[in-house]
Parts: sequence; C-alpha cells; structure tokens
Amino acid sequence: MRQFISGNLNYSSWSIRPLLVARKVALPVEEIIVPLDFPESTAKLKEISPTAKVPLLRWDGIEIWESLAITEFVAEWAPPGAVWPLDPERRAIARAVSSEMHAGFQTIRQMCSMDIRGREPTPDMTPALAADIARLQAMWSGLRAKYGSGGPFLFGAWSAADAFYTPVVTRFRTYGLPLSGAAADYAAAVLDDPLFLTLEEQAKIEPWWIKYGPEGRSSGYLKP
Ligand SMILES: N[C@@H](CCC(=O)N[C@@H](CS)C(=O)NCC(=O)O)C(=O)O
Repeated sequence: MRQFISGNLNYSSWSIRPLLVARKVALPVEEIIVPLDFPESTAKLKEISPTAKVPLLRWDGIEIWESLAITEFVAEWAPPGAVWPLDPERRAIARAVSSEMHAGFQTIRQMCSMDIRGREPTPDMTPALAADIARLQAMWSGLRAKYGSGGPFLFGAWSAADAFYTPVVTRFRTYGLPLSGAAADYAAAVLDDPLFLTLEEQAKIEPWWIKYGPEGRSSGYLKP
C-alpha cells in the first residue's frame, strides 16, 4: 500500500510541502485527504498516525511522518538532483533553509494561517512579524543572488526548498504582506509554477472551510 495522507490542501501547510515534492517527482502514491478541525478529525488522525498529525506517507508497510523526513524519503527514491540540488554546497544550504522553515517562523505561521484561496486584511505589524518578514526577504533575495542562476527558484532549478517555502509565499499574497525586489520576483515565480497552480485549483474547490478565532478553530462545509 502506497498512500500519501494529507490535510486540506487549502489549509494544511505541513501537508503540502512534501506533497509538492512527491508530485514533482511523480511518486506513485494514492493521495488521501483527511479534512482537519471537524469533531471526528482528531480521532481519525489518531487511528492513522503516531503523532495524530498529517502528513503521513505509507509505503509498502513503512509509515513515515514529519514533513522533512517524508521529503528525505522521496529524495532517496527519486533520481539524484530531482529533490535537492546536485551541487553539495547548494544541497547543504537548501537543507539548512528548509530546516529553518520547519523549526521557525512561528509568528508569521501563527498570525497568518495558510489559506491559499483566501484574501485577508493585513495584520497589524508587530516587531516579531516584521522580523520574520525581514528574514524571508533577506533569505530569498540572498539565495537568488548567490545560487539562482539557471532558473527562477531559490537554487535556480526547483528544489524541495521551494516546496518548503511555498506555504509562506501564499501567506504574503493572502495577507498582502510586504515583499520587494528579487524576493517578490521569487514569490511570483512560485505562484506561477504549474506544480503550485494545480494544487491551487484543487484547494479552491475543496468543500471545507476552517476559521481561526479567539476561541480556537472551527470548521464546516461551504455552501454548494
Ligand atoms: N512537524 C510536523 C507538523 C505536522 C502538523 O502540525 N500537521 C497539522 C496540519 S498542518 C496537523 O496534522 N494537525 C492536527 C490537527 O489539526 O488535528 C511536520 O512537519 O509534519
């Protein structure tokens, strides 16, 4: 059995990172979505995942959780260079910035939940949010300047680092956050990539909504 289990494509940022990687290399898996934040979601997730979280990859009896670990598994399955850059320096830096995403950017993640199809008011700028944005601006423009020849992505050709930053790129658009120069051009390239456009179309027609309020998250079905 080979299955990729994710949350709602529109909302589950951790799911779409390795899912984009899997799709990029045409990993032969059945894609399954568990809609998040419904009363039965947690019980369903507990049944299928050791952490009660998505994403989860089921591959011939192996279960792999955690988006970075799934990405590495897919990278080992795929031809060299398909997921991480072939060049050792670029590969190391691509892994570093992907780990930085996995471990950080708490403020932008909390204040600007991923909602690919949504358009929301720009939140009040706080020092912590400004610091996350400044780091992304500097990282993206710095990587483009140093490693970006040969393509529009962080390391020129597409790599897993771009999958890891795709959810943040969508947050800049959803919340109208400021971005300029090479970083803005990079964000535009991510949003224009056929890999993302396909996912965006799927996210747009998902029947579920999730709202983040002061009393936590709620969910429901969109009216047909
Ligand atoms: N560190 C994990 C984070 C996974 C995670 O937090 N997933 C969220 C969805 S984006 C989840 O499953 N939440 C469970 C829930 O909402 O009940 C990873 O990188 O895969």
